[in-house]
Amino acid sequence: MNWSDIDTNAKKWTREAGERIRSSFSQELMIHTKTSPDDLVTNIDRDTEQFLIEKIRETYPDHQILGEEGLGDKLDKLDGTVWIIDPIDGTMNFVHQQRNFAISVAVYEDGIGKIGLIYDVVHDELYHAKPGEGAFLNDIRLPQLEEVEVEKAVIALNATWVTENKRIDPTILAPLIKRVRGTRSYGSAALEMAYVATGRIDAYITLRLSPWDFAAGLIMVQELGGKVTTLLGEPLNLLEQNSVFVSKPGLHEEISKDYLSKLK
Ligand code: 2AM
Ligand code: CA
Ligand code: CA
Ligand code: CA
Repeated sequence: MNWSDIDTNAKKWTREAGERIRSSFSQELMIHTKTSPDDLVTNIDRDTEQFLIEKIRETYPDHQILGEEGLGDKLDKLDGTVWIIDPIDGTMNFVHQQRNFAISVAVYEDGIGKIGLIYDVVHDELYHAKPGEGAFLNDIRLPQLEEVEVEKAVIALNATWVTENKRIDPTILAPLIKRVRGTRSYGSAALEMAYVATGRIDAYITLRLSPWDFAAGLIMVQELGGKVTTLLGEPLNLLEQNSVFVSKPGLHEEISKDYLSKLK
């Protein structure tokens, strides 16, 4: 397997897909809802997934593809080379803001992360990780993550998780929110993971993500010494939905011990 070629192609196709999305801003969007009124998809989500799948299939016919919009393969195992794609992560932002969304592309071999790409299309910022070789923002190497105290941490999470909801007791996260320096909510899981990787935020907590939301970010944050687990501290399952807790080292253990352990 020539991983250097796969890496070069993955970056090239992701940037090309981003260029297509940027040029779509002048066209009228077709917006549909999926599972709920706030779960959006557009023609550009599907076009972008289709574009990436065609490129991959042309060059690597024996690779498997798992994509959010379902135009790839139906996978029940991660054997062989598997591309995990979210054509637009942050579709609501794409529709409402034309910013704060990203393309997420990851390549795994037999369940092991090999390439993680997150492309912030509007800022033309390509985050890129290769296990053992480092993580980069537009080819500038990112430093390893350092420990930070809870009191100095800025954490990303959605306000939903401190209102009444069916996934978590809101009183578990409320005291954490009071104690940290600040909270943010960007609405793109891939970007939130890229922001942990770059140190713009210190942690990200969310209750339900699919593999395409976190597959690339997982590789990137781990390569920099950060931790990516479920809220209960378990490894993420790349074939199922998971709760996700992404954090700098040290902070992960502290938040787990003082707050998330109450979920058990
Ligand atoms: P998406 O835009 O690709 O759907 C929003 O807070 C973040 O959660 C985005 O990364 C979004 O990805 C993701 N997400 C996962 N499941 C979702 C759902 N059912 N509805 C809306 N966003 C979802
Ligand atoms: Ca979606
Ligand atoms: Ca997503
Ligand atoms: Ca998406």
